[in-house]
Amino acid sequence: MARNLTIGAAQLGPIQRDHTRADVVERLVGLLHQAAERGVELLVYPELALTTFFPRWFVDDISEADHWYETAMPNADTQPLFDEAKRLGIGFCLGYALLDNGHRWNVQTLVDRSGSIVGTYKKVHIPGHEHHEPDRPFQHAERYYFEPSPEGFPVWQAFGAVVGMMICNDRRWPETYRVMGLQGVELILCGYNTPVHYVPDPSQDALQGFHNALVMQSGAYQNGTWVVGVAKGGVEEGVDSLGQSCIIAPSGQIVAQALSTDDELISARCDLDWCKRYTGTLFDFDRYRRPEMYQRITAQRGVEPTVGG
Ligand code: ING
Repeated sequence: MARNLTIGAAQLGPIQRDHTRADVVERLVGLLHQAAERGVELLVYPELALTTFFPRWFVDDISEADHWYETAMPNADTQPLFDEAKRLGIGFCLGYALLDNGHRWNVQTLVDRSGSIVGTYKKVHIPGHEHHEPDRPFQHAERYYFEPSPEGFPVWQAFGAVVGMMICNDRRWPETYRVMGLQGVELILCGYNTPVHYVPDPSQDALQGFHNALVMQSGAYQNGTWVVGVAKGGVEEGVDSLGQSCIIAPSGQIVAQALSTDDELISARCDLDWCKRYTGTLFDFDRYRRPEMYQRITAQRGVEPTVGG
C-alpha cells in the first residue's frame, strides 16, 4: 500500500536588498495558493527565503546586520503566511536567519498542516569565509554571520514520515544524509542559495548544476530517502544564482525539476514506502554496513596522510 504525500518546492527568484519582508511574504503566499490548487500538503521554501542573501556584503560592526535576522518565528511579517497555510491545511518549511539570545543561526523551520511548529534545523556546514576579502567580486561571509549548529541532524515524525532537514552547503557532504539515514529518514528538505560563479575556483562555474544534482541524487539513493532541494535563483544584487530546484526519489531519480530561475512551483506525489525498496534491500544498513571500518569518519576532521611524505 502506498503512503503518498504531495510535496511542493516553492523556488524563489531573486530578493533584492530593498524588498521588504511584506513584499516577500506576498510572493510566498502566492506560491502557497498555487500549491493549494495542486493538492500540495507540504511546501518547501528556500534558504534565507525572507531576505536577500546578505552574507555577500561585509559590515565591520555585525550589529548593522541585525535587521536581516528574525528574532521570533512566526513574527508580524510572517504571520500572514502562517495564517494562510493553516487555513489551507498546508504544512511548510521556511529558511531564514535567526538572531536568538545573541546567537546567529541559518535555520529552516518546519510547520505542520495545523500550523504548529514541528522543529527548527540549524545549518551545520557553514561555507565561505570569516573575514572581509576585498579582492572578491562579492563576499560569501557566512562564517562571519552564522555560528555552526551544535545540534547535528535530528529527524522528526511529521506528515506521516520521518523528516529531516539540511541547508545548502550541507547537501554536498555525505555525512549529512547518512546521519539522518541512520535514524530512518524518509524525506530530507533542503533550501539553497548557490552562486553560479564560484570565486575560489571558477572552473566549477559550469558544473554548478551538475554538482547540485549529483550530491542530492547520490544522497537520496545511498540512503533510500526522498530529497527536496529548493533554490533561491536568478540574479540577486548582481550575483547570478542556480535554480534547478528538484524533487528526488529514493531511487535517485529526479521526478520534478524547475525550468526557470524565478518564482516557480514544482510538485510531486511522493510514495514514502518507496524508501523501503532501498533501505530493505541493498541499503539494509543493519545487515551490510561495517561501522567498525569507518572509524576515521568521526575520529578526524582533515586528511591525515598514512602514506607518502
Ligand atoms: N552556498 C554554497 C553552496 O554550497 C558556497 C556554498 C560558498 C558557494 C562559497 C559559493 C561560495 O551552494 C550556501 N548558501 O551554503
